[in-house]
Amino acid sequence: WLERLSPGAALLHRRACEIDAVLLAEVEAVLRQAPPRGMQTPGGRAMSVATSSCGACGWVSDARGYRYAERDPGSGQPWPAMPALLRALAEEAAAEAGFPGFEPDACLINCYAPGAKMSLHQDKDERDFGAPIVSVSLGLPAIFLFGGLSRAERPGRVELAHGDVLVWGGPDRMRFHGVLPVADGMHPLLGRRRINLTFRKAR
Ligand code: MD5
Ligand code: FE
Repeated sequence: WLERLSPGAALLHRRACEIDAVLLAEVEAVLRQAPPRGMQTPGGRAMSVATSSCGACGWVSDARGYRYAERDPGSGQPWPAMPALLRALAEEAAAEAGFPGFEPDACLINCYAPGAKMSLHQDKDERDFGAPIVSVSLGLPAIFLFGGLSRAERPGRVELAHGDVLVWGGPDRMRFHGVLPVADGMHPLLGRRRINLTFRKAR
């Protein structure tokens, strides 16, 4: 069911559950070609989340800063193509939330082991803030922090469960957001992991 969190933000509860096994197979195929890696913030701090990407471009972070790049810095090869079912899910979810015509060119894959977290930040490395971002959560649950347009605003909390799909667009696209440390547990399909996919129009 669709829960509107705000005019431009919708949580499609359990939207991906029915196709979780095939989605995961697509994700695992990408991760074999482009293994997830710990990234560094421009300040030199290690991120606890390991990331990979698929699509025409992928997100990378190192001492030079955050950016989208056409190749995986780990292998020097282009990122794996965005798998068809993943892409279709992102496009359909965007349309259901009120953003028809979404054409993602990048899918960032965030892999969380127990204890991994993401600090409060904005997603502003994309060229076109008019396109929404679609986020798909798989595996262990996590508490998502959804803040305001300034860092000072106290963030709200939503639990993201396996299969939940979130769409952020319009006035909500630039909210500060983050993820609290993932609690240890065992998911029947993913084991001791949370994987979050974010579909973006980067270019
Ligand atoms: C995650 N990933 O669970 C989150 C889900 C990231 C990231 O934050 O940058 O990889 S994406 C949630 C999101 C995206 C864009 C805008 C907003 C939230 N928002 O306005 O709250 O690994
Ligand atoms: Fe983000």
